[in-house]
This record gives sequence, structure tokens and C-alpha cells, in this order.
Amino acid sequence: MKFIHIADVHLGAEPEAGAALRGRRGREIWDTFEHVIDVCEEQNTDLLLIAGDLFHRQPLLKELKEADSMFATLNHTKVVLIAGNHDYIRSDSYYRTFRWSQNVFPLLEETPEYMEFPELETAVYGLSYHHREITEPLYDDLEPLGKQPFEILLGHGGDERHIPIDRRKLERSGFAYVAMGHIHKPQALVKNRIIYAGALEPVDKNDTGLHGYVQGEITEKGVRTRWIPCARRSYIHLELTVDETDTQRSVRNRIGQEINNYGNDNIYKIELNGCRDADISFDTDYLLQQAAESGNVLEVLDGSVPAYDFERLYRENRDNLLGKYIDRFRGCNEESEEYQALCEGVEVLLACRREGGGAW
Ligand SMILES: [Mn+2]
Repeated sequence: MKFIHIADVHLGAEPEAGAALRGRRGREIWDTFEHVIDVCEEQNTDLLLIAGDLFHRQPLLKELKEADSMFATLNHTKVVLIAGNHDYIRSDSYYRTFRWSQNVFPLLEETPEYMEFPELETAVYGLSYHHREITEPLYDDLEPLGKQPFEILLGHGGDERHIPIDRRKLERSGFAYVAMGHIHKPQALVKNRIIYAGALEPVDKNDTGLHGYVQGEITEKGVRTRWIPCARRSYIHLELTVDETDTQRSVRNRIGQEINNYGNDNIYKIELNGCRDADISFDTDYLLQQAAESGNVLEVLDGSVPAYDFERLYRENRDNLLGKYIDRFRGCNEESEEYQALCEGVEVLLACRREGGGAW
């Protein structure tokens, strides 16, 4: 029995993407979803498992129709899905009345139910969210009923407010495979057995790293899985360490090079750190605007500190507040928070002196 397991597709989301991609990310999520449907068709996949949050919020009727029209193209694959905390079954949800294509089997009850596929010797268990939050550990005592040789649990949650799970209980429960959703970072809780497919496409700037789906096969010998990255773009948090030789121009050029190295299709958050020349300051608006020429950039943050000659500053200011301030930090390690406080304090004191005409 060959399956593909996806989760947290969040159709209908419009993730942050930077000026050049504004309004396009939402479409890309649909395109990647369609790509997975095409893969199911090409590979004759038996089951497509969708572990919740197929939609980003209450699905519109046109969104259900759009998704179902893709499922309807599948000649072989059967689709099983549950609703997660984002697309939970509200009292007025279109999920309640929608008529799916005949190869689609939604498990929309609030309590566990199962769907049997005798021709695949498989049964799939699951339940759907009817509220935004479920704090009871509903999966902890769930056990397969032995209806079919291969029994799968489709689950969504795993944090405190969304069906907390006990990994060991779940491991002992007897399901051949547990297809999890909700945590956007792909990960295996138990190798080949309990897996978070991760968000199909990153939907938030903190969904860094690669995204994709799980391809698996269940035989009498057990389960084998492979994780396939397929997302169109990644969010990358880029840290750039500056030193005393850097200027606005050199940092601009280095950001451009980094974006070229990591890929112009990706979406960046850039943070400067390290010690800059004390006479240089970086204009982050300018750097953001320039970086946008090379790629998709959400923000440029400047966390660099000026590299002061503290000994000289101390000698020149030993009788005033600046000198006394520097003296308090004598001997602190350059990697420490104290050093950070020293740099930032000196920066403020010097700025005050410039603006205030010299007196503290
Ligand atoms: Mn979720």
C-alpha cells in the first residue's frame, strides 16, 4: 500500500513574502498542492493522507470546490482528510454540507471514527477539530480495532492547547503509521512510524528550512517512509557578521552576494551583528531596499555594535560619567551580555554628549 502524507497546507493563506512577491505566495501554495496531486496520479499512490489544516481558515465554498476538483482528477488515489484547528468544523462550516468527489473520505466527526479500504487492507482512523482548541489528550488512549491488517491514525496537534500527545503511548498504540499535522517543522517522533510531514509550503516567516511531504509504503514487513522536499521557496534567517572594515557599501554588497548564494527565490530576514567601525552606522531602510534588488527580503535588522577603543575613551573621560561607566565593565568578556551593555551604553552616552553640547 503506497501513500503520501501531507499536512498544514493552509490553502487560502497569504504569507509575508516581501515587496516583489506580494500577493503571489497564496497562489504558490495552491500550485504546490496541485503538484502533490499530480505526483499521486503519476505514481499510482493508493492513499493521500491529509493531516489537518488543509485550509488556513474556514474554507470558502469556492475553495472546497477548487480542492475537490483536483482530487477528482485522481484515477487511482483515495483521499482521507481531517479538519485541524485552523479549518475546524464551525457550526456554519461548509465542510458540513459539501459533497466531495467519490474518492474523497473526510473524517469530520468530533470523536474518533475510521474508514476501511479492504482492497488496500487498510483502515484509517481520525477525528476533526470542532473548536479552535482541544486540550484533552484524545490520542493517548486510542487503539486500532484490528479491522484491517494495516491501520493508520491521522492526527493533528501535539502541543498543550491542541491535543497534547504522549509519544510513548502513541508508539505503543499499535497503529502501523501515525500521520501527524500541526507542527510546521517536518520531523519524525518515531522513525517510519510517527511523523509530522510539516507544512507543505512555509506559511510563516518563522517556518524556516525545507518543506515537503512524506512518501511511504506499508507491507507485511513494516513501514518505509521518505521525506520529499518540494516547497517552492524557503524562509532564511541570514546573520551577517560585520567588522571594523565594513561600510554601508560593503554590507550592501555582501547581502547581495549572500542572497545570490542561498538562492534568489527564497525569502530573507537579515540581521547584522558583530562590531562595526564606531564612526559608521548602517541605514537599514536603504539596505532593505537594495537587498530587494537581489531577492525577497522581509526586513533588515542592525544588531551590530560600534567597536570602540575603550582604553582611549576611558583615559579621555576618567573624570566624567562616560569614564566611570566604562570602568564598571572592566575585564568583561567580549562575548558577554555585559560587553553588549557596555557598547550600547557608551553609544547612548556619546550620542547624548553630541546632542547635549558636552555636559552630562
Ligand atoms: Mn494546526
